[in-house]
Amino acid sequence: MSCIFCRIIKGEIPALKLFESEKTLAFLDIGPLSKGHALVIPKYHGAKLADIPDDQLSEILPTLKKLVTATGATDYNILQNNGTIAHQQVHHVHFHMIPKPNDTEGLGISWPAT
Ligand code: D5M
Repeated sequence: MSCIFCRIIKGEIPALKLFESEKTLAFLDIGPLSKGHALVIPKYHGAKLADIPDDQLSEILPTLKKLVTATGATDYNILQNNGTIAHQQVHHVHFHMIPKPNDTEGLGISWPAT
């Protein structure tokens, strides 16, 4: 098993998990672009979005929304890269949730989200 995200799902390597269900896992990004930068993945392994069956994607957007609500972020990016040319580094589908705090208002994040 060489996929790093499959290994996180199996608990073989550590990650700060924020939300988990039968089909979906959310955890903190190891190299955050901002405080609270998190990833949401389908547990089904596929490299690109088109490789994932529809039913395995059904909880992704609600989970991203849950993370946004939990951070209290008012400004944020949702990002999903497909393929090396598109700067995908980990070839297991993942969605970034990247909060964009402004200078005057820090994010009062308290993980794990409940
Ligand atoms: O982004 C891949 C993302 O995956 C990148 O932001 C780092 C993150 N990453 C890589 N390994 C780990 C582990 N072990 N834990 C948490 N986060 C990780 P991409 O869209 O493919 O460029």
